[in-house]
Amino acid sequence: MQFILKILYINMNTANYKNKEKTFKVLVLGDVGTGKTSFIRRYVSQKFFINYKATIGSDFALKVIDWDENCQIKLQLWDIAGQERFSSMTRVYYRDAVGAFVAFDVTRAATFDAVAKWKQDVDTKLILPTGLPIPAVLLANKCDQESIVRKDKVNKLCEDLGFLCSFETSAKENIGIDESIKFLLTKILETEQSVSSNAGVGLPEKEPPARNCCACHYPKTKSLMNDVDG
Ligand SMILES: Nc1nc2c(ncn2[C@@H]2O[C@H](COP(=O)(O)OP(=O)(O)OP(=O)(O)O)[C@@H](O)[C@H]2O)c(=O)[nH]1
Ligand SMILES: [Mg+2]
Repeated sequence: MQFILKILYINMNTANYKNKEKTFKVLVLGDVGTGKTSFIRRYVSQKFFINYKATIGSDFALKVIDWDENCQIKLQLWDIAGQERFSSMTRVYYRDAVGAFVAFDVTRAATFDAVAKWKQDVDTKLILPTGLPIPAVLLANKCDQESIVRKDKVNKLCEDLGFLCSFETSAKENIGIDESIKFLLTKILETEQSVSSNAGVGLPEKEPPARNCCACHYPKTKSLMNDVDG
């Protein structure tokens, strides 16, 4: 009897744990050379390469995160090429994504100007059952270098385009990477909860962008991020 009870207990525990396994597809978008591949590579394998090699079409990396004692997240990071010639493919790449990063390079104003195009592209092609856009975060990448884009302009764009937040990041110096990903995952989990609990009725209309949230809200949490092969 005790033996049967023990098996039942183990099965229940396993089932419980499996219920909390989640797979999230997250897009990483932005113009050519803004550092999308470097951002993903830094996060998944803690590596950085100074040489540039353009992404062709799209690429993909996986990281398994022990989010808390009940929940494991399989995070698929989709690295979408910035080159214009691949833009006709984005609808296919975007399918089933639940969150997005849009990156610009703080040393090149043209990449900042292109953010609106990327955000609008994803907003028109992906809509939640609530009718709202998927959670998105703006990345001011290469912050190890001098920025030519003023912070107030970044904040205004963030608000105007409906980003949840912006983060200053450096794939080179490993700044803001874990923090921005943890922030977006938190928002994806919240969104998922509201959508499934009441078809989105509880979802905030439009979350006000958290100002000055770059990195400082989220202390480094490397222990949360258990590396697997990407
Ligand atoms: N200084 C500095 N250089 C960076 C950073 N991130 C990326 N780079 C460099 O910027 C160049 C472009 O980086 P990628 O990650 O390949 O850019 P991408 O956005 O994937 O480019 P596409 O694949 O063409 O869309 C490379 O030479 C990187 O080494 C950063 O945070 N700081
Ligand atoms: Mg790339």
